[in-house]
Amino acid sequence: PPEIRREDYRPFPWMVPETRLEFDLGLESTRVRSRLTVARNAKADASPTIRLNGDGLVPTSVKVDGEPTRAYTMDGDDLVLTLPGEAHEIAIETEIDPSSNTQLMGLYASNGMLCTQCESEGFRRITFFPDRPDVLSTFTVRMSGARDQFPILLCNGNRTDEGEDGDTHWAEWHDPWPKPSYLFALVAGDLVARSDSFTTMNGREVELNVWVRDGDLPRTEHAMESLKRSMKWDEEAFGREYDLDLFNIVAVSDFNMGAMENKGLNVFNTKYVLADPETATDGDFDAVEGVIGHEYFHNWSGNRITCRDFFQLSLKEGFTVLRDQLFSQDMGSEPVKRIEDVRILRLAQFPEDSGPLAHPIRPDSYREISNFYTATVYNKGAEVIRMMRTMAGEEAFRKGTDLYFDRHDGEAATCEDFVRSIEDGAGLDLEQFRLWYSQAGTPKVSVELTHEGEEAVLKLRQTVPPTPGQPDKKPMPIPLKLALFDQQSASHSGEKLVVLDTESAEHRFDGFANKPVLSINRGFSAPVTIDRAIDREDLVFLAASDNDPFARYEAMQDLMVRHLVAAVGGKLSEEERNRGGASIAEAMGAILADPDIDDLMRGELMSMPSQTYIAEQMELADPGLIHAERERLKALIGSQLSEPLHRLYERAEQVPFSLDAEAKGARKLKTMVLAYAAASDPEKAAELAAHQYDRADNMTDRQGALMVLTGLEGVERTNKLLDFYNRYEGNALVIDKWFALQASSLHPKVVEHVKALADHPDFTLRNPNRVRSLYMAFAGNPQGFHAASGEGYKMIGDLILELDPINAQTAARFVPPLGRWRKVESQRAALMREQLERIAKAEKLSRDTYEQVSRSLA
Ligand code: B3K
Ligand code: ZN
Repeated sequence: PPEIRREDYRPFPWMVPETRLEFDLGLESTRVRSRLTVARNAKADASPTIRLNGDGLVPTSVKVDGEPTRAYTMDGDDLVLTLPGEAHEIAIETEIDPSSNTQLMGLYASNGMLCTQCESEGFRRITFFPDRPDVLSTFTVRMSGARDQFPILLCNGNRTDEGEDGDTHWAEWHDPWPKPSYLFALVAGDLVARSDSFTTMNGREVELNVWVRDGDLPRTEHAMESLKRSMKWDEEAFGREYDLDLFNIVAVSDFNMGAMENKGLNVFNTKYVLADPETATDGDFDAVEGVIGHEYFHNWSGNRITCRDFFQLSLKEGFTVLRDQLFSQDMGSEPVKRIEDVRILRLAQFPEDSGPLAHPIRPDSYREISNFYTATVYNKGAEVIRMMRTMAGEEAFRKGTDLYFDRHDGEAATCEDFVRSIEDGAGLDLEQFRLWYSQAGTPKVSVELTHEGEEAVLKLRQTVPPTPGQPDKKPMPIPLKLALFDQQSASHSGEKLVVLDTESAEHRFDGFANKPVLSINRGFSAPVTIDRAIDREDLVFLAASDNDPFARYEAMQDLMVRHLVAAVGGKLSEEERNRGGASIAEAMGAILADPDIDDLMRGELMSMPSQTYIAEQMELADPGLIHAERERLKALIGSQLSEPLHRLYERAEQVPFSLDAEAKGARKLKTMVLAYAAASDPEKAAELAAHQYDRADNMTDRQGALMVLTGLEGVERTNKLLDFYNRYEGNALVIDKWFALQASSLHPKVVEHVKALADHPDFTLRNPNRVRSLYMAFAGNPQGFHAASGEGYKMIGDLILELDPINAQTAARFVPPLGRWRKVESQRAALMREQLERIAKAEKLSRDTYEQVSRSLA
């Protein structure tokens, strides 16, 4: 497959001002008739031909200006027509079979209903079209089908007409806003809606619907409330008003990702719509709110202003992730949300940035764009825009985004357009800052603080590591929020923002009789790793006393990471290991006892760094050793703090169920305590967990208890797993949890368990949620995936090969875990490589998997 390069972008020679589509819907056969009005694009080089993309389509009829023609050629899958004049009408008919569409791109069948997924290049699986985001068209759609099979017919925009014709019925929809084909959507099926309305800031009434399967209606309240909160928030925080009379959300159970922002008709994975306390955890509730917000916010950052080409993906995704993060921060706990987002970045993006698949947030080339919906484009993209906001200040940043929305409304824009709008609107100079768009790799900042006389001297030095195709890097502007603490009073004289924009720099701060304690990268002001020369005692001080919650969290993480890295590296004697662990437990003890923090935050401060994050700090990781040391520290903390932990548990147990922060915090603590107990006193933990499971009146407590039990040996494990399955049989999202809990468990026999689960009658490769619940959970479980025998790698290799012909997009997502072989000790590395090579040799590989495997081996 060819490599597509950003620098090769050329505007499309034709415009398509209007598109009319007619669908005769059927699960096995759907006929599509399209009529496109096309006109030469004066802003592009003229071309006598027009290329209409197709993917596996056969045209049954082609007409130009009403006349049947054979004057077209097929170039690969594309249909190329020669057009003599300035403007024409092209009419094409195709026939497709949604029921055989296992890729879940284009028009497909899910549970008897029909739905679409077009981003990035799915529309070309429906009809021939210039399937690129810079071709904007107004769509008018007529859909007809059997009334009993498809009682509900939905499309983008507003419904303009409907009617019946015997057993079939039809509806006509019109979307007044010009859009690229990737934002097209259609849904037909037997659905019911929770309906509501929202009055916009200018008094316009919008009808809102959340469409689901009949029995799921009771689980849609949270989604609807989240939608209304999103609409209100976008008006207040960004001045954005909704622009149609109708907003529809549809939940489907077979879906490749989380959700899709199609204009006026968002299609969602059921996982991000359905939630009630009985079946969804607190984390699920938060995720529903976040994704509903995200897709809604795309209406402006993505739909009203779309991308010129998919290299600009971060223009809409990075910005929209930032918007959904800020929204969730405002709806719940700001510091806890910030910590969660940093944790995700470190878990998913840092490894990407340090591995063979590293790419800038605005990539330079790709073979398959689906592979670039990454944590780098999304999450690092959000961090990059957040840095602009930090440097500009909230008010000036808002002026920048106002200017951006104003200047580019209705356009297909670029990242450069965004940066320039922020520059002009916020009054910032972002010349050098643009490097964040072009350079990959996580910068590392070395920090040293010395004290001379009355002066504190801060020395900063940055390095940006080489990444594939980018051996040499330039220094980037890195905004670091910092504060200097006086030990005695535990206070500082004000937070400062220092922008490190050279390789190294020195800053002097006056008026310190004693050496202050440095708190740096507060709030995680820059997505970098900090390598600080700081005493252990100072970290303990910051963990206990920093008034920036993120910095406290970071100090705790640092304490643990340092200890674990030294222990894994064999640098600590038995006694040093125990002493180090004991002092970490002591610092955590202070956190347990601190009356000034809420329990949600306490839970964050008590979390241990993930195995992945610890591995990232090492040249070559030995997953087995890291796991062992991490469990050992957990056990040590659990036993040393056993009494206060159990007191905490008893207090939390008294808090009755509700969705407020206090009750959520209590639930978080309970499962946290169980996890520490499981490492230090497994018998007691099993007893407590079984008790928690039995008396749970919500999924958070029940899942937390089962998670702990699943990692332990004993009858309660078997009993509760069985009970859970029987209790929720038939509820796909909860059965997904049942698979995921077992695949991510700490149980030493996890490999065997996962093998058996793959043969469970409820397991299927056809449903992405089910595949992810078993295998993504497993690939993220070092115990199983990194089993020294290599069995874990082989299981993922087998999965990729079997899934690739069924669902290439999902299959390719399993390659990156194997691609990290360079960072793993040599024996396992060889076994990981072996699987990649085996996949590379397969006779027929999708573009998706081929690209990921070849980059991983390069
Ligand atoms: N824009 C979609 C993602 C589409 C992925 C296509 N492979 C969802 C989102 O980011 O909101
Ligand atoms: Zn998005």
